[in-house]
Amino acid sequence: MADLKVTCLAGGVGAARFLQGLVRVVSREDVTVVVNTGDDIELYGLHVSPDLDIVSYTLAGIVDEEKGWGVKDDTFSCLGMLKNLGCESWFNLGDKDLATHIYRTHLLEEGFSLSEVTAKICRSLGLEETILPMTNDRFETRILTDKGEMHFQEYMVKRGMRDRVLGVRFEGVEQAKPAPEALNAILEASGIIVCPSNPIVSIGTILSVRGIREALKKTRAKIVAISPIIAGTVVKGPAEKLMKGLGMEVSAFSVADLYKDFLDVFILDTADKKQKPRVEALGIKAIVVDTLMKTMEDKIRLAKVALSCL
Ligand code: FO1
Repeated sequence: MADLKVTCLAGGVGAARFLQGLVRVVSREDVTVVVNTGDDIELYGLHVSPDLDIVSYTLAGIVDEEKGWGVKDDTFSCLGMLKNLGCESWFNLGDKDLATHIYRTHLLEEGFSLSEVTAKICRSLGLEETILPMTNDRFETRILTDKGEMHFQEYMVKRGMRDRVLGVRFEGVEQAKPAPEALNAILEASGIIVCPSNPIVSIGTILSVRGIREALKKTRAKIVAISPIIAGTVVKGPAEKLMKGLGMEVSAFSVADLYKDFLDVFILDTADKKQKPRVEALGIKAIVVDTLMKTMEDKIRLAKVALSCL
């Protein structure tokens, strides 16, 4: 597609799978991805950016496709040794993946911004797409549970989402500024796609950064979102538990409702077609298609549908 500059808002695995299809129908250099960094965590003194890495590894073709995160065929010798030394080892960082975190942390300590570091990593991976953190500032998604408040990764990975969710808090939200390139990418895009990511702790996090929602309302680009909810549930991840914990209805409609102040088109799954009139009552055009992405053909088909809405 000529002259189409597409900006996507993305979380981790679901977004990355969609983007695999998108870059097969739009030139890679015309794709910019603004990524959630609320999941970032410091481990062993290293800055780990799971969603940035999931997106960049996936687009570079080196992701562990089965898990959706980490590097394929990675080994875990370093983590094994850390465990022997008595360190916590609940977050599965592979040896090759650790190299990324060492490099990122080194560059951040040298004074580079997270945007600059991400650009260097992407260039080294041979990526032509632009991948941007939502902010260069410290930002941490905290989950309030019946067992206390904890980092998002602690809630999801360490404790396996077993605690009852009472709320979500974004630490740093008052100070965090959007990465300038991210704001420009929204304002100057010819089309914007909100990927099928968690509406609370992936897209919700990006939207909470001061100025991003306003930029989405201001941009002249058409905005389409793909529902991460299929048949009233999520394919993977904590969205359902988080939405329930926040007292929300778990439905495609609920997701559209969260985006209604800036959204033009909402793509929902055939299994949720009954929600179409409710979504349209919000003043949003609703498109019903199969959204489950199992094969590359599924991903390409969904990307084409999203692009046809812009
Ligand atoms: N997810 C897990 O469920 N377990 C893990 O041990 C784990 C390790 C991990 C390491 C690097 C990385 O980039 C991602 C990793 N993830 C892991 C995925 C990650 O926690 C989440 O999927 C995202 O933060 C949510 O998008």
